[in-house]
Amino acid sequence: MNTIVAIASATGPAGVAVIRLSGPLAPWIAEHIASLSPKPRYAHFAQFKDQTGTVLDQGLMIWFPAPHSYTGEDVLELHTHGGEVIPRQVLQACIALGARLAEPGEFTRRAFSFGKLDLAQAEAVGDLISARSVAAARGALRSLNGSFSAKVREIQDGLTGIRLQIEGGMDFPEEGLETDSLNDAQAQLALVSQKVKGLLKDAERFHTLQAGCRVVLLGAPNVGKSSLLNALARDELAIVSPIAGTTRDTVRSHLEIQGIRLELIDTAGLRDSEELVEKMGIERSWATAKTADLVLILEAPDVDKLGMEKEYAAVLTGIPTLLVWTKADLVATANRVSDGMWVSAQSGEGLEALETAILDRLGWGIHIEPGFLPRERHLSALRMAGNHMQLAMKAQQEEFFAEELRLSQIALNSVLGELVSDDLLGEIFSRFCIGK
Ligand SMILES: Nc1nc2c(ncn2[C@@H]2O[C@H](COP(=O)(O)OP(=O)(O)OP(=O)(O)O)[C@@H](O)[C@H]2O)c(=O)[nH]1
Ligand SMILES: [Mg+2]
Repeated sequence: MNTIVAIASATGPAGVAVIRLSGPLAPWIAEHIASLSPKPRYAHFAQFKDQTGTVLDQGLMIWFPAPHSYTGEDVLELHTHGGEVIPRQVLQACIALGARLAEPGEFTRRAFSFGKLDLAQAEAVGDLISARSVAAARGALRSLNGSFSAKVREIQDGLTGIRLQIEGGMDFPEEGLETDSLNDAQAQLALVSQKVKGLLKDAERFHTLQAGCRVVLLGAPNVGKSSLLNALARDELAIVSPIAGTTRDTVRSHLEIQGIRLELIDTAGLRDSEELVEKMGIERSWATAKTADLVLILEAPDVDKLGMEKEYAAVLTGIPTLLVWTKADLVATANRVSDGMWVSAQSGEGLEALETAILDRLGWGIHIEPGFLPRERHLSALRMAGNHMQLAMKAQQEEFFAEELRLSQIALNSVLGELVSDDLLGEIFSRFCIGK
């Protein structure tokens, strides 16, 4: 049987369950639906009966005839009461009548095969569901609406235009002017390649939205790292004490600042120590800081180890850092040796400004508008497309130029799922939940 059934939406004990049937419907279901003559995309009140005619539940039925449905095929949605028993019974009745359970992501995969969505859009469905921050969800929704795909298509079109021109010329070599047309095509390609670079830059930035940015707190013992972690996380996660060397391990917290997901990590205070466990903790502090998107270097007015910022930053080459003065409540504004960023975990002073500064330093200003939400797969495809364009620009002969353009196009096509392998599709859709 080709019919597919799945419980689509999450159900709570008091909620509504949606059972969605899609695919070529078994003839009896098709006949039955025809006899009911439902109005397309209209909520009909319905009784759900099993094969013996026993009423299992009553609810709503919505009929989406092809092609105006999620998958592009006929879709029938049954909205039943939620809970443990009813949806299972209705589902079992559908299976007894010839349906089968959908595989994870099968509905979206069908939508992709029927051309309702390209692959980047289909992936956005999964990313929207698994979004872990408001900004990531907004980006995923834009990807689903095709904003990323449109940018990729624009590049593809540019490339296709150049290929048509150069490959057309290669078929009629007697017309000559080979070098001229190659130079001309390379000049055009330079413009397309700029677009790839721009898109890749945005993509790299937006990509961090899903994974979250890693922010590490670093500094001497007692500067108030754990206190700041607790204050920003609004939770007592790490132990705080006046004893230097309290924190021995890394303590992680996930938080969201203005819709952006951050992983904030507290570390062991840095100092020369001969104590085995503390030494291991300090090694861990450095190792963690070296994987950060941003390191907050903390200094406190009551801790004499000042001016370490340059020393730390030298070890963390290439990693953005931000100097933060803690315990602002201990020093009156007029007496502050530095007019840098001052915060107090105790009074709350400067915490909001610090949050904004963190986002700024990470490249997310006040107006966070992710245009799309790319996956790692998209980034590597764009990089590959860009690399082949670079090689094409150096080509001395039209044949090499054309070949590099072809390879570049294959990389771009893979983003949208044109001519990609079944293995890749299987891997992408298997990560979806059942019902999507
Ligand atoms: N007055 C004041 N004291 C603070 C503030 N933040 C932390 N402290 C105190 O400073 C001491 C050290 O704080 P912690 O947060 O444990 O410092 P730490 O940097 O995590 O120290 P280690 O884990 O040992 O590396 C504690 O006694 C805190 O109460 C603050 O904003 N104001
Ligand atoms: Mg600590």
